[in-house]
Amino acid sequence: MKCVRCKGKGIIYLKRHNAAFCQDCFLYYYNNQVKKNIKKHRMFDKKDKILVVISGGKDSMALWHILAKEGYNVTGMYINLGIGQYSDKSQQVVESFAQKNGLELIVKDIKKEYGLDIYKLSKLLKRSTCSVCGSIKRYLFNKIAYDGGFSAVATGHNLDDEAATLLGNVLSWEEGYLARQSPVLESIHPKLVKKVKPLYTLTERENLFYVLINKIEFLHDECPHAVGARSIMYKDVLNRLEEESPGTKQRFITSFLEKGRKHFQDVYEKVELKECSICGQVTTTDVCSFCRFVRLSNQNTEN
Ligand code: Q46
Ligand code: ZN
Repeated sequence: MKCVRCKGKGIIYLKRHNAAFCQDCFLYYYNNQVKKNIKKHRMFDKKDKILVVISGGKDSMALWHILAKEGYNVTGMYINLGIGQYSDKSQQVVESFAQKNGLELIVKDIKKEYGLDIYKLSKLLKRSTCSVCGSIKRYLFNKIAYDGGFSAVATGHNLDDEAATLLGNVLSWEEGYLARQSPVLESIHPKLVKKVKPLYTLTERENLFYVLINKIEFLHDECPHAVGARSIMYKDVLNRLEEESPGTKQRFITSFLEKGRKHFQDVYEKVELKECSICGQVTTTDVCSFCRFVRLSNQNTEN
């Protein structure tokens, strides 16, 4: 197996590109993909302040590392969601990386700062833990970015994540989600900050390789609630397709973005947006779900 670029010894083979790379040329390829994605979708430039969402997993750590290395103005944001040992361990990994590399980091703890407990809320609301957790995260990503004057919120979503989400949304024709699925989601309200996914063409395996080569510490464990999630089943199905027909995931995403997404564009733009009567953040109801969660948690501690 020879490196396609320098003809040296290849150490990673990327089936969908029918190409092997040595370590240095893999880093060159990885860098190029990220740069190309940022430029192609006009995600941000060096003057912008970027808030990078960090979970402590390989994807977000890779994103944080590469953006900082390339000289972007990045600040990490870690949210402690109160998921037992998983949250404690991930916070340690993230804080130690920020400290060692002199990077800015914002840490929020939903229990300490807002009195929120995703388990209690999920019971009270009869909603899944992930649905409560997801609402809280989305709210805080935007609020912290907006309050801090950031131009974009960047997440480490990779090609496997994007293809699995797309498959799930297509299977039930979730028009609203399909309308929002994009490597760049422009703001449609002055209080909504743009969302970007610079790693959307890179796979989980490529991100893993990137963090290993760069000796970046990351949390190997997945969130315990991810186990059994539908997205994992979709990823398995897509991996089987990819095995038989390399490039399937990338084609699925690229053709959706080029030909499919436009059919859902107006669904996204036509959503009626309001400002929450309590916190002023953007919502579709009078009081946003985050403020409802806080109110419910307070009532429950009082009773
Ligand atoms: S952190 Fe939260 Fe995820 Fe864990 S509880 Fe579910 S949504 S799985 S990305
Ligand atoms: Zn609110």
